[in-house]
Amino acid sequence: MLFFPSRRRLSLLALPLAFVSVSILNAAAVTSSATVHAPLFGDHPDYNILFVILDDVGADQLTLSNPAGVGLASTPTINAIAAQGVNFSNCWATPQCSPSRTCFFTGRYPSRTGVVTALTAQTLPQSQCSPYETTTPMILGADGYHCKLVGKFHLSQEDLNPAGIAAPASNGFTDFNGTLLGGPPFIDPTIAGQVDSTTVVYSCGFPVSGSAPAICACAFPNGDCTPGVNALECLAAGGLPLVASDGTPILECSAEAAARIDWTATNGSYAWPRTINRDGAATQVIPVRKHADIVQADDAITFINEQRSQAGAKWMCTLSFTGDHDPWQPPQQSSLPPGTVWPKGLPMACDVQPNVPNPTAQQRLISNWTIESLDVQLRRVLLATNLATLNKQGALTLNAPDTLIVVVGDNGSFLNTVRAPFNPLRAKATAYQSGICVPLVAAGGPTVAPGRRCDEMVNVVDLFQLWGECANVNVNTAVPVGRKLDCRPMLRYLTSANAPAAREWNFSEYGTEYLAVPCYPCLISASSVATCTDTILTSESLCNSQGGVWYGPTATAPAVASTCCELLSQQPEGTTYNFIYASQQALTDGRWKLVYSDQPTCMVEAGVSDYEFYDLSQCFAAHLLWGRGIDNPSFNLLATGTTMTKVQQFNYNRLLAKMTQMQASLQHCDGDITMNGIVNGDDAAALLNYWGMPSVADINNDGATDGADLAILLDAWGPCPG
Ligand SMILES: [Ca+2]
Ligand SMILES: [Ca+2]
Ligand SMILES: [Ca+2]
Repeated sequence: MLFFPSRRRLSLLALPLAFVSVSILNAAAVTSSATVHAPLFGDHPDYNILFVILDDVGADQLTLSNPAGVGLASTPTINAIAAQGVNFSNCWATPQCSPSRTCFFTGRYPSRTGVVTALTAQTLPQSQCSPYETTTPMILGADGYHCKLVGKFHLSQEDLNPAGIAAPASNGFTDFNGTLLGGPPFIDPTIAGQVDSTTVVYSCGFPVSGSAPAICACAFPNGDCTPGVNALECLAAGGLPLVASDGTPILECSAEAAARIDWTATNGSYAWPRTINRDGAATQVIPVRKHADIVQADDAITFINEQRSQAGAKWMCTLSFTGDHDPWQPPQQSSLPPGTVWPKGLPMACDVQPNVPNPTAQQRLISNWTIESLDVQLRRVLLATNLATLNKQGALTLNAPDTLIVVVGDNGSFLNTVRAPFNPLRAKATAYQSGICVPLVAAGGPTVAPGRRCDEMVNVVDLFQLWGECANVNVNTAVPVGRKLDCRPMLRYLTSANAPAAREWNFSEYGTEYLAVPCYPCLISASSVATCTDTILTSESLCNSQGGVWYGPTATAPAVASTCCELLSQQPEGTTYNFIYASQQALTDGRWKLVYSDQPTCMVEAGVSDYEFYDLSQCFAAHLLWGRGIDNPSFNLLATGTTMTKVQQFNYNRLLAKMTQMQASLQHCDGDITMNGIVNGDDAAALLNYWGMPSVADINNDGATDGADLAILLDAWGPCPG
């Protein structure tokens, strides 16, 4: 039997400063099952949805979710939404961006979608959101909604994806205006190639002088120039400050100096690549020279106002801000609360670049500023769309009876930015409380009894069901027969102040993605403890961007070690590491929590258990966090030397049984490309459609879809096990 590719791969290389246009391919995206209407809660109208995603804002960052937190960002807009809505105090996300985002729009846990960790340029399609997933915009779109996603996508990406820059459309996001990157691009310490970075490193992407931006002439791409401008305000205005190669600010305009600028260089939130999927085409502009958070708010305002001006239009706007993901770079003054000033005596420095001796103070300050800037932008969106007004006292008053407003964090905060009593060493990229507890507030639409706190367990997958509930669509029948969903109802917590619990268990996980290249150890030192990962930071630049030291191969040297265990074995006796595990799973019934960690070989050899067990009601700072404390190591009931009581043992056995059941249910079914529980001709057809390419049908993850994959598929023919 011979098989021929039915479609050639499009070449979708992004050209600097170029405007690339391609037509959206991918038949799979439009073959989702027909939507079946089944009103769930009687005759409520279809609600519009404004869904706001705060990147890397863990529960520790906001007073709403960390009431005892000290030095937190001021967020009057988010607080006003909570005061007029519901503050969910018990929401679990996944530990990382991409899996959580895929949960929001598929209602399925990471092991089912395959999106188990944050996508990087090396992530193969099997670890990106599949075009065969039935996503929210597909379901709501079939129900007459116009859905738009603004800002960060990160469910799938351009790299190694047959859809290229049309990746959002391939997942049903046919109206997308944002970025395919996982956050702002790296900060450019060379100021667009002007500065020799071996002489001076401007870690904020603009020249600084002590505690303030330097004053420079400000050049613009059209040849204009203004002398004597604050360098940060110059960036904010779309220009670039002029500097000599030794870093000395140039005060007067100079065509000769401006000629040294590389206008294609990206630079954090101030110069970034924008991708658009719209009207069946995908386009890309590199770079956009306006702060990403402001652009994203502008785009949301335009879309919402267009929709609100049309009688009867139903819409969902996902406003996925890129701010507060690293790298942290000061927002412009106009996007900060009035009177915000950088403290005198603290050098203005950014991110985790090697020239910043102790970046924690700066990172925390800029992270706070970024959250405050997002709050300012969200306020602007609400006021400009008339979803809120200011009352006589100047307080933000929601005016959204037809629109549900939801604000969520996608995972725990990153390392140095984590606020007490949460634990920076068990935060983002771990399944401990600091890594998966996120803020969640909702208001408007059907919400009754405003100003409430809801302590019921919710999970980010439940948002998928909530979107369906808003549209009177039963998501369980809107997905193909055989597709497993993990979401539970959520609308009940808005329409009633004492709704019964929809969840008996909550669950979170991350795993190891399939990569086009081998991954190597990256060692990050913080708070005097070194954390090693050999699965998630897939390149030297990514490792360095997180303040880490890379032990993989470089341009000039071979790899020092291929795994964290191997690296540890080369260290002096007594050295210990924290490991970011290859995978982790967490399960709770609301009080007891079981954590499974895929221990590296050297830890298994040292007799370290795969499991930890906690009584959250007795964990660190439980009294400050509504009775669910932080699962620090000293509270592990399975730790050596601890004897459990009968009650603890009983609950451990109960959670272990449930975890075993979960793990069995999450087993991947090789060959089931269409994810409906059976391997048959549809899957074979899907595979042939991708012949020769990296794809979701590349079952053996070698970067090509070919006969080897087909052989696996044919072997697996029939119903999936379990
Ligand atoms: Ca994130
Ligand atoms: Ca199938
Ligand atoms: Ca293959």
